[in-house]
Amino acid sequence: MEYNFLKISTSDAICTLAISAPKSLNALNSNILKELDDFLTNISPDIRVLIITGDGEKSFVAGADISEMQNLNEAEGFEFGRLGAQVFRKIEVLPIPVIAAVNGFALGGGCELALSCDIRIASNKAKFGQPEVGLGIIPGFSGTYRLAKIVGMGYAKEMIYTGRAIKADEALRIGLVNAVYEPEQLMEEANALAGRIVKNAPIAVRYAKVSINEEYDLAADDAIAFENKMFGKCFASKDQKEGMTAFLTKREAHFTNE
Ligand code: CO8
Repeated sequence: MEYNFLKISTSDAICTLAISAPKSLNALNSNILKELDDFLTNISPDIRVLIITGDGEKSFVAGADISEMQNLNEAEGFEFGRLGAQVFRKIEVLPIPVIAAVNGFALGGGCELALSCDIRIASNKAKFGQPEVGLGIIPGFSGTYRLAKIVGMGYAKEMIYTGRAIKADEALRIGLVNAVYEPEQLMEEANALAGRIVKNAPIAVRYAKVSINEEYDLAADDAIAFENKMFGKCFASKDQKEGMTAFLTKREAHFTNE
């Protein structure tokens, strides 16, 4: 599929995907969502970390496209929400870590896109918010589900009921982002973070992501049993032998993803 709204570059197993719809501050329309869906479905197994950002200096993603949503009926609204939610779920369960490098406005569906990523870092120019109720809708790309998981019920409800946008420093304070940088440092820091992940055993990183995601919603005994199973599976990998042998023989590990 040819991408008209995604700018993609890959280097050292780190893929950077910039959403690019400059006329609408990278607002997500159904064409962009379909391109994202196609990209996530066909992502190369050689990629070990995905970084998602927004093209240009002003916006990460300014929400779902309001002009496309304006005249939808109930069934069409349901379908649009389903498409976005399905794409964001693909990000959440992608078998590699996904970093959101939030370079500007992350509003509505843009904030929800960041929430579906594993880790969020931001420029000090970033702004986060869920302004949907001011438009007569609710966060419909799984924001009512994920925001509370990340910042807690109290902040999530305040942000969603008021629609108030928050700046990067407040996002950092409430745990919505892990770090805030000067705008010109953001992508360098995103790549450095990705690079630290890429150095590790890919299978172990993958199992760690699956474990954290799956266990979150389970009862304690089930969660611990799930981790136990995944921990055992690590010992079926060559990389476990390589990692431990490298440590014990005081050399650098060379992981082969086997
Ligand atoms: N959709 C469509 N167009 C947009 C959007 C958007 N979300 N955001 C910005 N644009 C367009 C503007 O209309 C404008 O177009 P034009 O130049 O043709 O007038 C252009 O981008 C530039 O925007 P502004 O002139 O407004 O730029 P400012 O710097 O003055 O303001 C803001 C920037 C603050 C980001 C402002 O554009 C804004 O408030 N945008 C809307 C933000 C918003 O409300 N986002 C939430 C949308 S709803 C949503 O995301 C729901 C997700 C769940 C969907 C569930 C489906 C059922």
